[in-house]
Amino acid sequence: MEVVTFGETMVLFNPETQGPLRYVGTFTKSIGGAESNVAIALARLGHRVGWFSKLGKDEFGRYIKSTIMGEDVDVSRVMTDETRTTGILFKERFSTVNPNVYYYRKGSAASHLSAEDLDLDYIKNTKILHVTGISLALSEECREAVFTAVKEAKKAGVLISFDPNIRLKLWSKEEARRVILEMVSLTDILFPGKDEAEILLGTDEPEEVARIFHEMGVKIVALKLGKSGCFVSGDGVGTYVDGYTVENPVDTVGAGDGYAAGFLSGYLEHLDLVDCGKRANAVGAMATLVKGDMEGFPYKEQVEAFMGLRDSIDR
Ligand code: KDG
Repeated sequence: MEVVTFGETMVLFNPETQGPLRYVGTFTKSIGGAESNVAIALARLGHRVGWFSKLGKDEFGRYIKSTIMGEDVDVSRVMTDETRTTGILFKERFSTVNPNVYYYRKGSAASHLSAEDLDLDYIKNTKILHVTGISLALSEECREAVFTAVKEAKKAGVLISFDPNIRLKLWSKEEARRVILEMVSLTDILFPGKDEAEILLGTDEPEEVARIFHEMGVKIVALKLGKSGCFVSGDGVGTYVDGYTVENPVDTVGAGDGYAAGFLSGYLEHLDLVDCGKRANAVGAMATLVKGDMEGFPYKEQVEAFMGLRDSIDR
């Protein structure tokens, strides 16, 4: 594999209408999970990627596995929990493009993924291991699994990619800061958002953020600046990379995962940091054009057309 990632993926119910969830009668079923989002986006961009998790022995677990497998992601290490169920996620929409999110995931199969469940050979034989702060927040067991995977992979020379993905519905700012900064010290490529930098470091000033993270040992900092684009920093050089303007964004969830996948795909193709940042911005922007966490991720030729690097043939 070029990239291996793991974490909880839930069945996701997207409301067909706006307003409080108690008045919504119809939903579209899909899947949501930060790590599988990254895996799917990377596979669409043409990379060999593996994702694993623990799913319930239930219909939603089967649905998640077959959906991710259908995206050409390797799911051979996915486990099934005989007794616990697959997590569920509901979105709730008002007028904005940022939906509210309700989790039904406490005690789920994935939140019991433990260090003993890891196939270390699989993790050590990839170029990049990508993990996120969501798994660190789910349970002590999961947290230990992530730290074990990262430490073992690092010893084997695997590059560690980490997205803090702070979800304050899962833990407090204080706990998030403490645990995430510990993970940052093991990270090679870091994908913080501006708000996350503020929570973690007390500043969101790009040069300062990059300087502090580099001092902690991070090789590449790709700081997400929303619509403005990003600030990429490595080898002593930091550069702002402009974002892409999209006219009608409909769902911002998953954009950060698209960003990470776009960046990692550029990195795997030996693009320089600025070009990695440009592709990352483009994939992140395209993700917002479609409702759903992973549906909007582009194929390679689509992102290149969006970036003006090739003609798009529409009809
Ligand atoms: O990054 C997007 C994810 O947050 C979403 O797909 C669902 O994994 C998810 C979560 O825990 O919120």
